[in-house]
Amino acid sequence: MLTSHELRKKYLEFFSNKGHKIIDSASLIPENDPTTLFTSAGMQPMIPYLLGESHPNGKRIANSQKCFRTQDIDEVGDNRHTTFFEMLGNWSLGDYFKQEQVGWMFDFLINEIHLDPQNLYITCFAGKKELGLARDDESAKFWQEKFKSLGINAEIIDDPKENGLQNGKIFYYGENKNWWSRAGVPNNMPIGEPGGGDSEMFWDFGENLGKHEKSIWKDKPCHPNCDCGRFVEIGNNVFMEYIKTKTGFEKLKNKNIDFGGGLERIASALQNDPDIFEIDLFLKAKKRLELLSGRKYGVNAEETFAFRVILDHLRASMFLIADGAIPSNKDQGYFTRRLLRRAIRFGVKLGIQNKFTAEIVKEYIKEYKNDYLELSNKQEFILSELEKEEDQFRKTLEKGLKEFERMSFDKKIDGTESFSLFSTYGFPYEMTEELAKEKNLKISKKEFDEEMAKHQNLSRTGANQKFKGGLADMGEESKKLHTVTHLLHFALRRVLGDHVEQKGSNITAERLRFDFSHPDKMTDEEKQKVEDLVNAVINQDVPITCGEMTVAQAKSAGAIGLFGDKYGEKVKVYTIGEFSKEICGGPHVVNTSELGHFKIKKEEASSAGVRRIKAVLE
Ligand code: ALA
Repeated sequence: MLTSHELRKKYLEFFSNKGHKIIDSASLIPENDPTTLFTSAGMQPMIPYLLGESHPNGKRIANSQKCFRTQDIDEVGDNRHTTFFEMLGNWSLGDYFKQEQVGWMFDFLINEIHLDPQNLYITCFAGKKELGLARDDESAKFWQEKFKSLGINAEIIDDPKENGLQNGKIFYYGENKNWWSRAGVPNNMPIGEPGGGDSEMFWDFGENLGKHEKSIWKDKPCHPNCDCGRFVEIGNNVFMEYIKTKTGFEKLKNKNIDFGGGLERIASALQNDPDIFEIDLFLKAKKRLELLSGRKYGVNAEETFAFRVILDHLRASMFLIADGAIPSNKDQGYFTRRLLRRAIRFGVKLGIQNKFTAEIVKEYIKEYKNDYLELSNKQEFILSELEKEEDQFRKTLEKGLKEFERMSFDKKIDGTESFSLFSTYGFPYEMTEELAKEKNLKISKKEFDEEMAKHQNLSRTGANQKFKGGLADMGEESKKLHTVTHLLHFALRRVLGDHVEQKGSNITAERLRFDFSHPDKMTDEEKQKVEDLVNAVINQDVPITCGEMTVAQAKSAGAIGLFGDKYGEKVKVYTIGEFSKEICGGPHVVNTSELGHFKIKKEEASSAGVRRIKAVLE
């Protein structure tokens, strides 16, 4: 049987032989496209050319595109959904159209990679008269001819939703199923967006959902789009010929083809097992996960779910980090963080005690490195980002889970609780929501968002007030260095020990100077660790919050700092996530994301038992 690598190669060769220029996969982080966070279809980087601009590589293009779909995160766990996948794609930019596309697809699937035509089913667009969008009779006819060439009589069915398969081979559906645009159905499309009717190819896997599960289909009326798992879409031929205008739809300058087919799904059709996680691309990683957990894939439903989440999420994280989406609390990096933390939680569920994400990803790198050079080029970077994130999350995960248990007693997790799990224990909201659902607890995203907004305002107010209090001349650079001094203090205590105490601090616009109690000269390794830790926190985009309390309250809240009476009755306590809590007059930046990169320039003796660090933000 073909490997997935061979399948990808065969597809690209096939279309290269049909005059297509093979281009590299674009990054998962779209360039020059602010409308979307991720590349989620092969056509995304092709938009200008589908709209009529000329492509530097001509009118026939093909590739295998890395794709990531955030909307599928919650679907992962069944036998066929993944967040990351490779989309095999070919495009005609005003060149060939339906007849060639249908013919070549059939030839590729049936004659080239030898799928059984008996299991192949087709859908076509029924049209939408009100919008002047015609029913696609041509494609149905071309498919029929191809089936006929093999002696198969392909019946056309108009009402599959009502009456099921009816021994048909080609099925008509409306705009919800057989219209494609980035925004979905015609009515949802913004003006200027291209789209078109499409013709999809489905593979019939029959009653079994792979070795491990049975379909719910048995004895129910079923049809290609029925979602019971019997039929799986393996490719979509979009006839990209319309553009949305103020008044409805017009024809684009060119009639285009936009084909996209999931490599992993076609590979699962080839093995005739619909469980995508059984294909070769996952094998090494899965074996490793079995070894690390001592569990076997496919034995028990709950564990199989955990295996799938881990296998999907770690593969996606690897590709995301390679393309620059390192774990953080915002934008693309937030998705990487969500995926990783969820994978780590499911790893713990599988009984894995130690760090494991980098171990699994090493297996994926072995699997993919010849096809995606960025993985071998950036191997060290990817693995170190994984290690950092896992180290950090493992520090709080167990405590956070205990805290969650404690919060569950009243059968709900309210906004302050989900926010506290987020800010103190690093639980992405979605993870808390999943935990809550597992235990049938009430939870509300709205409450969480409100709490988040409150805290962000509080930290801004704190900073503003202090400016009014006479420090307005403190420049932005000094403010940043002031905040990073707190992080340095935290990191020194973490790396050298709790004997470290502040003995003095002096900040200019260019550098910070920090004196602290410690008997020995710091080693290069210790300095590196401190730098890494500070930068890791900075990269997590942690908000800085400020509260006012009595010295006694501050002490019992675990704040460090100078407790002398010069602060008066009430003191301000600045908190940087779970990392630092210090009595301090401020001001500070609002979020660590403002800080830049921290670097120690010098470490030297200041006086007996006191060391001095000079450091900068670059
Ligand atoms: N652009 C089409 C899709 O993503 C091919 O399904």
